Amino acid sequence: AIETKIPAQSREVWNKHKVQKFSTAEEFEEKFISHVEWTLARSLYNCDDIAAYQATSQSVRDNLVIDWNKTQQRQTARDGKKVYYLSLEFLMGRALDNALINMRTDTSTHDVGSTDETLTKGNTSREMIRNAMKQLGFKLEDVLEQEPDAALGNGGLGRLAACFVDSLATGNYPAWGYGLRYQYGIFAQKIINGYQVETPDYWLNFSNPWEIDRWEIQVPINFYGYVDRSDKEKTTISPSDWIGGERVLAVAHDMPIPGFKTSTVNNLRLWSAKPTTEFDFAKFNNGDYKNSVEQQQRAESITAVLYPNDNFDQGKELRLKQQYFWCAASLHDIVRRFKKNKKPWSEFPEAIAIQLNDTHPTLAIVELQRILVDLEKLEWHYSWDIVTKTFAYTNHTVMQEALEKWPVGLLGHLLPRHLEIIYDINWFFLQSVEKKFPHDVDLLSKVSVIEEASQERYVRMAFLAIIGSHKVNGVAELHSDLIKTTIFQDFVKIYGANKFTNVTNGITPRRWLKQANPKLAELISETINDPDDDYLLDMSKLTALSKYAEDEAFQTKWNDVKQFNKLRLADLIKHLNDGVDIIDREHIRNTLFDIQVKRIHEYKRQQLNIFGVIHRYLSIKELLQSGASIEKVAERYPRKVSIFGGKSAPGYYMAKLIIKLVNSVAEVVNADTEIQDLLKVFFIPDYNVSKAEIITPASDLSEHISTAGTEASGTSNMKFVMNGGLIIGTVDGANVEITREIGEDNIFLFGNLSENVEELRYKHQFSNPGLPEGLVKVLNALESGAFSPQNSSEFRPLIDSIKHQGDYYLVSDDFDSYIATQDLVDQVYHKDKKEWLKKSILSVANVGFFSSDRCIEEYAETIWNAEPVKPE
Ligand code: F58
Repeated sequence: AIETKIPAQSREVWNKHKVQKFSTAEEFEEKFISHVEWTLARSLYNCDDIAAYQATSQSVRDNLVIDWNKTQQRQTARDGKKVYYLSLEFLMGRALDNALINMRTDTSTHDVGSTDETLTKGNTSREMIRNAMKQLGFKLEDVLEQEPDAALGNGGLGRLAACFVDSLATGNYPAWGYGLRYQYGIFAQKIINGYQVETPDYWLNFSNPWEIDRWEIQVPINFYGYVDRSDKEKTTISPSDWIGGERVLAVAHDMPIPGFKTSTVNNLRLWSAKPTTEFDFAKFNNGDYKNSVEQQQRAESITAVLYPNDNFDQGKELRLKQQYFWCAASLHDIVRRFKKNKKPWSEFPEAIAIQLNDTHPTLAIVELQRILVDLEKLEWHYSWDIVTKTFAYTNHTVMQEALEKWPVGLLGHLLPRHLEIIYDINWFFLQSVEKKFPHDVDLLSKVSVIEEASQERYVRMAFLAIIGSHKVNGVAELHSDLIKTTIFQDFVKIYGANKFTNVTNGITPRRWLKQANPKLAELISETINDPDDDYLLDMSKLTALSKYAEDEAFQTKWNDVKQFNKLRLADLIKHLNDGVDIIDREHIRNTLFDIQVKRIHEYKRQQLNIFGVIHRYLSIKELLQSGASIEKVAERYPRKVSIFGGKSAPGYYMAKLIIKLVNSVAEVVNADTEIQDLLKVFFIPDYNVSKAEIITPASDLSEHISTAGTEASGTSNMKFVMNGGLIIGTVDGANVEITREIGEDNIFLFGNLSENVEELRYKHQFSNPGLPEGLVKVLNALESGAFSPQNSSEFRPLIDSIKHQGDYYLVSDDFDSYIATQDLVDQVYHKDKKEWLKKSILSVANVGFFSSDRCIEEYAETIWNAEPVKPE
């Protein structure tokens, strides 16, 4: 339809000069050089690795943009349902290597002949580029290392969004992500004297070749001001005029998201804030020039920085401003595109599905209702029906401190019209509750969007999200059951259980297997005879590995891959440790790599892990002191490297203290020559996505040991299993389904169950049951200053939280079973390596369920009712 409007003559000229994708090494080299010379204004003589990275990325991007354009045209023409994924965080990591892996297009859809030099076959695209780079004088690996991580997220929630956009494109869904283009992503973590120090993440310093600036797409966004109700006829549910007080512009920046083995390239649209060109003349005329300029400058602060909290709600005004800025910009963009089609509003929910990644985008619900009622002048209830059919909400936590609530005063000041709309939404909702459960005042106050318990009144965002959505999902079975019986139980009573559903999280095997672990990917594709890596699209193909689980020759190959990856991590650790090697390379085959990398949080219980390490250290020392030989001790406590990594929220005192403790223990243990190499401890600074790609494939064992019922799902557990690592874990989050899928023989579970947590906590309040003997030893050592000689009370707060503050996270209750399970791990790893390798192989064989492709299919079928739009 678009094409027919263009005169035939112009069309001819355009077609004659149609841009072409590069598909041979030759063509790539040509592109590369023209980008070095024209885009970067450099030459052969001053092209360093950074410039090579930029030129390679620009060249690859050119290919993606051609497919991006075709994809957008196709999706518009086919007019299927569009999905929008609203997330304040997209923790993308690096883009280049991922693009090289995903770019290999579908043989059947690619028009270039399939010689070995083209992109159409197997691994050729990455291999071809590697060879071409070599010809040009560069090493692909070194060039890839130049790319800064796009670290626009905190942890699991942000990385989930990144895996989802990969799977959406791979599954050919017409789907866009919407987020914020923070100038500074999550802070870079430095460890100084064992303490975390935060430094800014300057990820945009060298310009970002992956973003396409859409300066023409600008959405004006208002804040503050008042609602004009001079027309006394009008009520709050009739079209109202909001006179905004402060105005900024939202500018779009697009990132192409390539699918794997498809020419579908979707869009991730990130907004940045810019001042308007309007000027505050009132202030100017009053001579307050400086102030009016300052206000303009304030605009940019909205998208300056990502809030660095994980599972904690801080409630800052600028955060609320970020949320509204992003929701309003995204909604207006979505509505603008919908209106081009001239469909009736009633068809909006059939045309569009919007998924809310946690409650952060809940204002989008209110904003759509405002657009429909105030701007489009539609009737309130008619509008509300459209809104609720459009939105769905994903919950990621049951922990009270992470549930968003905003002071009514703050929200009403920033968004006066939105507060009115929230009140009315709540009013109609409470009326419907009253009708269903007459005279239940208690119920009304429990489910009201407005919390009135304390002096300050709050808007409960999760409740608003539930009321404004047609589906609410948790992220693992246990978690989805828990939200129904705890924080949202009253809503189950009101809406029925069908509104609540489960979609167990997943991860993309392209990044977390193929990209992170090329050696394992190669062994797999060779073993299951899948040279085109189709298993990365259909992970059930991995079950073919099962028959080799006990095959000794195969086990050896499998183990060799693990050794390779452990050496790669040992190199990284040496590099991060100022060149000092703490890992004995000679014995690396018989050294168990025990890894816990994730955000530092008391509920994730890194303290339990490090207490376990201290316990092991003390036990080794005891045995040695009692006269045992080092060989004898090694039988009981074989070689182990205990690796930690993760950031703490800058204001989270206890988490920071845990980091310090890990580093203090590392200092003592690593320097103790008496224990030789039986135990080493290392804290990897600045854990991020690109480090995770090195760390994950190297684990023998990884720790997922949250207090039962606190970790909604976890996703790194899936990543480790996909890379042949075994898990020590609690019966929490997705560990439950991992056990179901891979078999209970292949996972080391321990600890109390979530149904007992409440009772245990309750008991802690009254009695101080004798702490387990082993834990007492550990706490005594801490108290004695064994790990803090300069300040023996340094770790007092960690001791107190267990001894005197009710041990909320049940470290003492799970300590003995944790230690016993670690002993079991040692036994299997060191005494029965074949058994260990069998478990490892069977884990990978059965990990298929945790592909985010499965997860996206479930969302599409059960929540969005969306269909793929496949390239012809
Ligand atoms: C995480 N949540 C869950 N929140 O903790 C984890 O169990 C789950 O696997 C993951 O989501 C994906 O579903 C999480 O990462 C945050 O980081 C929020 C960031 C913004 C402030 C509130 C916490």
